[in-house]
Amino acid sequence: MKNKAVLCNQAADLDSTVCTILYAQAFNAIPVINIPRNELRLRKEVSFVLNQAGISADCLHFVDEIPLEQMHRDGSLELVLVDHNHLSDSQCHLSDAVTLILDHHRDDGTNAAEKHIEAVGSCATVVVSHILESGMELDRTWAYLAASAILTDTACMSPEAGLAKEKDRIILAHCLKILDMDLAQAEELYRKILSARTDLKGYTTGELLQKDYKEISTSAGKIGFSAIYESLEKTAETHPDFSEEAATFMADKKLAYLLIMTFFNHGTFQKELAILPVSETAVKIISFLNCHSLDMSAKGRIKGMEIYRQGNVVPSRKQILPLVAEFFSTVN
Ligand SMILES: [Mn+2]
Repeated sequence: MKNKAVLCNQAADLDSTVCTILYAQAFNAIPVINIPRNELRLRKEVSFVLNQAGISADCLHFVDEIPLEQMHRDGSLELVLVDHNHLSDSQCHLSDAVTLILDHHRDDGTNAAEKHIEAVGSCATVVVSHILESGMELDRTWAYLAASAILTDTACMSPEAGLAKEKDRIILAHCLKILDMDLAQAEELYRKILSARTDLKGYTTGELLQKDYKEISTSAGKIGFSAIYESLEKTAETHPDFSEEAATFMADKKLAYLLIMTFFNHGTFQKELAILPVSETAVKIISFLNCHSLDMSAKGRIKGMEIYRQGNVVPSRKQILPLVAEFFSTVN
């Protein structure tokens, strides 16, 4: 008897969480949110959307609660990956249990019997397409979850952010029709999700850095990537201990480098990048990114961190993370 589980990526952002719930409910799988349960409170936008959709966190399983490894050893695990296509180092021993991948990141070549990887703005677009192609229709709850994720990951379909693809548009329109929601109402929903996401009140610096965190292993050591939805200047104002705590965060995770990316809207969409520690390598990473049209320019120092403005605001972490991995594979 196989147990089918669906696993999201380790950032467990809104898109990832929504994809996990949609797939689990549509195809009768165990939804596994890839963070410990106590980290859900760091994702206020996820809690907001789940509340609005009437889904209790009690119905979800978190990675610290499901014995995936044990199930795999028993030969009973069938694993579906949503919103990522490559298991992290700590989970890669589960690779041969993967049967299906639904994703929108660059294909890292994990084997699976079935793969649907499309370069769209939101993975929810891919999951909803898969549900519709399987002959099912969305109910209002699913439509609400999917619309929330698509609006969020495409910055409300903003042409300026350049994240939305035609398929996102089609699937979002389908969801809004089911919800009987017009564009103004969709924008209102987006604003509410955004204000939940950018509400940094009550977070310690360590929690801010952990909130939407990914890491990779390179020959130069572990590289961490944190995303913050506010400028570093504003964040440093509300978190005077930012630099010291970031150093502690790096030490706890044994990181060689930490890249902090920010994404915020102060009238216009802006992005920044800081690489800790300040080093020659950090400068080389910036040059390398500039060879790939990121258009990074020094913006000044805040609390000893060198901040770069990302002139080309289109590339997201999805594109930048593989570039940084490529940088370290070429220098060593
Ligand atoms: Mn995603």
